[in-house]
Amino acid sequence: MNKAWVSPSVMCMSEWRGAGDQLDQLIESGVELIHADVMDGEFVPNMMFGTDSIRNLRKACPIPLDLHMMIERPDDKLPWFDIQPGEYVSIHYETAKHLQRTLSYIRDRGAHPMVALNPSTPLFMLEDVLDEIDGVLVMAVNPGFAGQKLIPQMINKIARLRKMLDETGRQAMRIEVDGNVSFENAVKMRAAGADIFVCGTSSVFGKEASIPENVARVRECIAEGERLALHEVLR
Ligand code: S6P
Ligand code: MG
Repeated sequence: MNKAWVSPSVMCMSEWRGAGDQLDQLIESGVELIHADVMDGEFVPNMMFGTDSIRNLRKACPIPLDLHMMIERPDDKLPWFDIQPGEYVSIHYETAKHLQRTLSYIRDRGAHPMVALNPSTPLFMLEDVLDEIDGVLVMAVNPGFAGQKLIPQMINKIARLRKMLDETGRQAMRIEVDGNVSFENAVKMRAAGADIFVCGTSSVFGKEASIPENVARVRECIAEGERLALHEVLR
């Protein structure tokens, strides 16, 4: 089992005043990645984080960015983002006409290529790109907005993907899950085999406790998931 990583989603920062302080708290809490959503208003009905915002975020972050590209025509737009070595970059399967080419572009920059799947996109679409990627981002909600509810079948999808990866000798390949990673859902997602957790309004940025307390709690939930058998969460 890969070590679990926490990747807080910066679009969910509760307010922009004190944003630097929130970022510092995340880094001090030991999160492994910072998740930044890039939305172009075409693939998803929302717009978010342009090139300058990503460049400035990168300067403020001593840890790698986890870029979730929700953009049509990624081959045209990726070069605008000046991808850096060590970053994780997820491309939606549904957006790329020449996926291998896009993934090679990311790899050539020393970054980690990943493929993101919408909830309705079947896992078999990955079959011919598995050798080109370091991980798969499973969307647990339809992309575009924070604060949505988990599509329950996605727990089963994570479990099927973990099985498919393990059976083909790809145990080290990462499964990232994004969307309603609440404390409760993180338990199930970990038991199913996820190892990167995108944490937003439903956990790390929840109002009931501080950021460090929420990060610690999500890690406890992940550890709880490690102790559960798969059948206990697939009921
Ligand atoms: C949504 C985006 C996500 C959200 C995150 C929000 O399209 O890709 O990364 O920021 O899922 O988290 P939550 O806990 O509000 O669902
Ligand atoms: Mg995202």
